[in-house]
Amino acid sequence: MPLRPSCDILPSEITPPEIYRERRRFMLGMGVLAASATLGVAPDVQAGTRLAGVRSSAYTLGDEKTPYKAVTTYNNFYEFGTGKSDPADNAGSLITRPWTVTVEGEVGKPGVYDIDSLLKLAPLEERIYRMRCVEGWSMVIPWVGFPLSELIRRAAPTGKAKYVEFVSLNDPRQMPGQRSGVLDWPYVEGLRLDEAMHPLAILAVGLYGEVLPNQNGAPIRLVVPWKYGFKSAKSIVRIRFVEKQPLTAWMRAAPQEYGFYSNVNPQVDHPRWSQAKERRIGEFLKRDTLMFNGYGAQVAQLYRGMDLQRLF
Ligand SMILES: Nc1nc2c(c(=O)[nH]1)N[C@H]1C(S)=C(S)[C@@H](COP(=O)(O)O)O[C@H]1N2
Ligand SMILES: [Mo]
Repeated sequence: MPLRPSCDILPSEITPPEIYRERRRFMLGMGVLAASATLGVAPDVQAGTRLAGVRSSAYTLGDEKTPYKAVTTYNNFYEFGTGKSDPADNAGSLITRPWTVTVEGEVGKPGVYDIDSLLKLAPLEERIYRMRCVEGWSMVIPWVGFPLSELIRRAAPTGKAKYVEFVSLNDPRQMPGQRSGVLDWPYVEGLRLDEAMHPLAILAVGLYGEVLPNQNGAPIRLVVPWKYGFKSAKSIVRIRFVEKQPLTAWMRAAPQEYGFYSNVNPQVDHPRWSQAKERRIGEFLKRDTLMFNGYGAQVAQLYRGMDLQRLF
């Protein structure tokens, strides 16, 4: 049962994580892993665990994949520090079980999803996507996930739902970077409802066939490949359907530099640097950045008639 009413709380949600983990270690020692599943205790799913039954998908590109090592050690995840190696160094303190994602707002079926039910919400697919950071670097990452539209359909948005807001975890005890004021926490992102429904937009739970490493946004993160990387919010705890355009963390921090749409666009420079080219991590020469990050054939119709200079 992927969807539960908000009022019905799982035992895993009310057990403090330390006790929950301790109890698990104890049970593993007793060799009762199989029995624990019937008691409603989540399986111990950690980074590096192979994800079963992942389908390859039609959206996979021919581009050479960025090596696993670079994908998992060169990251932006300011909740763990602003240096590229900070997330890999510090994200071990993030506790990803138990974990719930609250779906709320302008929907007919709000609910609290346990992460292990989200893993079974829809068939998991591999999607090899180009990712372009606004800073001027790019990677090709084999994500494992499912279309965001699958969750949206189940939530049954009302006629008032025009945008979807994504909220990352806010817990300075687990996220040392939140003890600094580099951004207003929690990290918030948003999409227009039709963008969120686009088949390329996915919720990722893994990469390279394995459970998502913490530094890449475990246990569940957004991936929107035609937009700059910062739209792809990590470690999501709340998905809210709203009538008005959400104020994202980056718009709040620097509205003249980061707009709501943030579509990859080589013709619209960041006020402090050009967006015309990019360095693919692992390559020497820069590449030309492509409109919509190369996904124009799939997504351009979402923006027909819009002034993309103004609505950047
Ligand atoms: N919660 C949260 N999500 C985030 C960020 C962040 O700092 N916090 N950084 C963003 C940026 S700038 C990029 S480029 C991508 C990087 O994702 P990756 O490290 O998995 O490649 O995550 C995005 N999602
Ligand atoms: Mo980024």
